[in-house]
Amino acid sequence: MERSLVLIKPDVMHTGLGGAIINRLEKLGLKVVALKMLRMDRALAERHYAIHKDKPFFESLVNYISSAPLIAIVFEGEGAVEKIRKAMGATDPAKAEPETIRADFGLTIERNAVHGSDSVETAEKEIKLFFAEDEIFSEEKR
Ligand code: IDP
Ligand code: MG
Repeated sequence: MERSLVLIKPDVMHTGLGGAIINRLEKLGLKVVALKMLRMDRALAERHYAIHKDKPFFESLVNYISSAPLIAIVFEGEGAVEKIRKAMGATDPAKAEPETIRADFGLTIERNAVHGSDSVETAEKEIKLFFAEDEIFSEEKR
């Protein structure tokens, strides 16, 4: 079954709206199969965002994502990656389609409320950074 990694980013944790975002994603018919609260350290942040290491915003992004605790979730379901990307909206909340999570909860292009894996392959790699296999309660294991 398809999986995606979602991060409820620190800006949402400050405003106490994490539950509302989880609820929206559950309403897409996707299941929470793993969930934890953690504070990403620098090393994890740099690995998770390694693809952006040469971008001008990398340093600021790593500082931000490791600045406070966040919630990491594995969602499972048919088309999970695409469904979540669509529900999130564009990276910049100012350009995100109306009623998307980033349009409704994002503050800036950096503090944009959520992360969602951009492909099935990326999802598998990202999930391994945050969860051991025995922490993931896939439907077929229940
Ligand atoms: P995505 O999260 O929509 O896949 P990416 O381009 O992969 O967007 O960027 C990863 C994260 O880096 C974004 O979610 C956002 O937090 C941050 N970011 C992206 N572009 C910028 C920028 O131009 N300035 C500051 N932060 C950015
Ligand atoms: Mg991306």
